[in-house]
Parts: sequence; C-alpha cells; structure tokens
Amino acid sequence: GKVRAPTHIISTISDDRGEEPCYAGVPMSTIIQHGYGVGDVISLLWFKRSLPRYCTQFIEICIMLCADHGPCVSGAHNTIVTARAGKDLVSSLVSGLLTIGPRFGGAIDDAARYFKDACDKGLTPYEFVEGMKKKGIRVPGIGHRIKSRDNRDKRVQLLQQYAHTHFPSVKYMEYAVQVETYTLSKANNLVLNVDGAIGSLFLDLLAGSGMFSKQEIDEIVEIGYLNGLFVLARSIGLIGISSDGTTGNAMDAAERVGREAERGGCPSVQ
Ligand code: Q5B
Repeated sequence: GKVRAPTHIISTISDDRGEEPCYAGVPMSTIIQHGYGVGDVISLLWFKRSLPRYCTQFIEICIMLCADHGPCVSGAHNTIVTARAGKDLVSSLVSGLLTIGPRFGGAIDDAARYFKDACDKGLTPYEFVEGMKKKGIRVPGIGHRIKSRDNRDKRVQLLQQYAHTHFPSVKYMEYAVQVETYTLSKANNLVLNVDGAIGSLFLDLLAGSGMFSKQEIDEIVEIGYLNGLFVLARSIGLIGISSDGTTGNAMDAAERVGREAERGGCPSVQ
C-alpha cells in the first residue's frame, strides 16, 4: 500500500504507526474490548493516562449535563442564526462555539484557578470575594442569568451528588459552596454555576484520584484544559440545532416562551 510521507510532527499522545492506532499507548482494540467510554478516551487523549472509572464517569456526566441549555444562550443563538442564514453545519457550529468565553461556558478554567489559589491560601470566602471585587474581577463560576437561590441549577446538584458519593474528597467543591453562601448574601442570582461546579470538582478529581503529582495539577490548571469539557459538550447540542435550524424547528415554541418569560425577554430568532 501507500507509504505516508514522513511527518515533521511527533505526537506523544496518538500513534498510528503500528497495526492499529493507539491512544496514549492503549490500542484501539483494547479500548473496545474493555468497554471503555468517551470519558476513558478523553482521559487518554487529554491527560495521557487511564483514570479510575469514577473519574471517567464524572467526565461523561459533565459532557452529558452541558450538552445543551436551550436556544437563548449565546452559542445556540449564534448557531441558529447562522444555520437559518443557510450556512453549512461546520460554519453554524463554530459561530456558536466562538461565543464560549469568560461569561458563557468558558469560566471553568478560571473558576478552577481562582478557587484553587484562594482555598490553598486559606482565604475566607469574604477575603476572596472582596479581594476579587477590589481587583474588578467577577468571581468565575459564580452567577447565572436565570438560576438563583430559589431556582437552583439541577446540573450543579447532580454533579455535587455524584462527587459526594464517589470522590474521596470534595474539599474544593466545599470551598466553592462556602463562596456561594457568601455571594448569595449579596445577590440572589450569585449561585455556584455549572462552570464553577465543574471547575471546583475537577480540582477534587485531580487532587483526590492519586493519579497526578502536585506539579502536574498546577500545570493542568495553568494551561487550561477544562473549558474543553464545555466546548466538547455544547458541540453536541449545537450540531443538533444547526441541523434543525434550517427548518426553523430549533426554536421550540414552548421553550422559547418559557425562557422569554424567565429572562424578561430574549432575542427572537426566527
Ligand atoms: N455579578 C454569568 O450575569 C453572568 C458576578 C458578580 C461578582 C460574579 C455573571 C458572570 C462569572 C462568569 C461565569 C459562566 C454573566 C456562567 C454558563 C453556561 C450556561 C449559560 C446559561 C449554559 C450572569 C449584575 C450584577 C453586577 C455584577 C454582579 C455578576 N456576576 N459579582 N462575581 N461572578 N459570572 N460564567 O446575570 O453592582 O450591578 O455592577 O459573569 O461563571 O455560561 O444557561 O445561560 O449552560 O449555557 O447577566 O449555564 O454572573 O448579571 O452581568 O448584569 O451583573 O451582579 O458585577 O453588579 P448577569 P450582570 P453591579 S454559566
């Protein structure tokens, strides 16, 4: 058969030089024979190691819970507009993905960074939150447009329940909850949001699994992998609405009316 041109790039993650591709040294056939899931594949390709099942299941839960959140959020809005304008799936998808950032879905890495720094330094929630305010920085992982003290985010509760049952320690998540208790004393919607829950719990996963050295944890938090969980997850929902968007079905009428009412009006995408 054809021989591939020699590569100029060496990957320490994927290797297709043998009979079958390997992910971090694990052959495809092993992945299938052992019944690995997408969480196992992510742990091999992003973290270059096999993680315990409770960790890979946590990764899968994050992806399932963040796959979609209705048509009113920035990403869905852009994807629907682009699809309705007649663009192809990839264009519609990326137009939505490009809205992911510090205010929408892309606060996981910063939540992990700031919660870790504050918790490791032993700052009280008051010291942490007021210190952030002085610097003019919103606390990443705190606040939501429609979720509040009386309308909790089910995703956050499900992640917390899973971690309480399966994680050896939830030290960082408990710190984030203490921060939330303080921010809720300032405003009703300053809840721990899904980005903050994932960011703090991923710190607990990294610290508690025994699979990462302290230096590796610092590197992972510094480099910033974790927003990738939201990007990957939300791509699932955006692909769904971009395929449906051309026919206009993406804006489910009941959901649109419901969220318009909750938000006091949202952009109408027809
Ligand atoms: N204030 C999320 O803002 C939002 C504060 C705060 C201190 C805070 C805001 C924020 C940090 C970033 C973050 C992830 C933009 C959110 C997500 C995925 C999603 C989305 C969905 C999905 C909401 C009003 C007043 C102002 C602010 C103060 C607000 N947040 N102070 N720390 N963190 N959070 N992002 O409601 O005195 O009037 O100037 O940036 O974690 O994206 O479903 O929608 O799955 O798709 O628009 O769940 O909280 O409020 O910006 O008008 O602020 O509250 O300083 O005070 P809002 P704003 P003042 S999860």
